[in-house]
Amino acid sequence: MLQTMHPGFLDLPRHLDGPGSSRFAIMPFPYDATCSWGAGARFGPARLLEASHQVEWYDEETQGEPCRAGVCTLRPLEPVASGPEAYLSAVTRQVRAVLDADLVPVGIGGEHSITLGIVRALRQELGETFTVLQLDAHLDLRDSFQESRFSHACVMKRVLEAGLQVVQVGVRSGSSEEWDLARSGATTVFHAAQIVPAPPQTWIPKVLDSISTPGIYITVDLDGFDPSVIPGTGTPEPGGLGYWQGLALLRALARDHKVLGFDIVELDPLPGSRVSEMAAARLTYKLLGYCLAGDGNHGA
Ligand SMILES: [Mn+2]
Repeated sequence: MLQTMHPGFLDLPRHLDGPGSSRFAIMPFPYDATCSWGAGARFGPARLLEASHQVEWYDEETQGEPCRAGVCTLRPLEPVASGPEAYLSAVTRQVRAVLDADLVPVGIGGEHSITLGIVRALRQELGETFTVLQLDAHLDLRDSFQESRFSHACVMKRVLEAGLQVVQVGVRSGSSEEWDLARSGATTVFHAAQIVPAPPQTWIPKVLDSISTPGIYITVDLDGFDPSVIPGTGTPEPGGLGYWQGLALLRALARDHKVLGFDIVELDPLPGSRVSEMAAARLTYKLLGYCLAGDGNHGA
């Protein structure tokens, strides 16, 4: 039984945000227990939802109102005191319920470790038939960090161990051990220094070519974008993707691949500014629209 909240994403009226008539389920994860530096991502989901009330329903690019497909918002999954593993298990259980209800899971964070909980649910349902596409400044391939294997700095290592292909875009920070693992071929990396200065048509096709499965899961760590676009993240790094570059990538991904779910994580709202949560809300809605626009290419 899915517990939804109202008002939720976009402040939709009840006929568009009921779980029985929705295509997407927004899942707020107000969690930042393992955050290494800026801990504030627990406030991200509420601020994103609040900002989403200012987002226009009409999308110029796809020339429609994607929200008419139905978007329900689940009640926030509150942190548990017994530790990261217990929380990730709760995330997995919730995503299983969302998949059972035939909804596309959309996680909003919250720290990046929640991605593992979502991916595990998809892995249980679908096996290793999909690829995880990560937009991020960081490799997140540490084996453990600050004595936890479930830190946000380890999330992609755990995803790899689940047997899934990982493609990492916009990366510009990692330890030597993380880079050794990435360069060994464990993941495919598109370094920010190579792609950010280049026209999208030169590198986006290469990202698409690197994905060998029809289905993908997209995890958007907002620090993959440049801090001038989204300054409010837990671990900002200079030199990230521009807004239009990021959208071009996401649009192409959803056009060529079936998006099984996605998350927007590491929003850490800044006091006195609404820029980051507005950008995060916009991105969430953009990606919903791209998923719907892609339906014609690979079935709903
Ligand atoms: Mn990151």
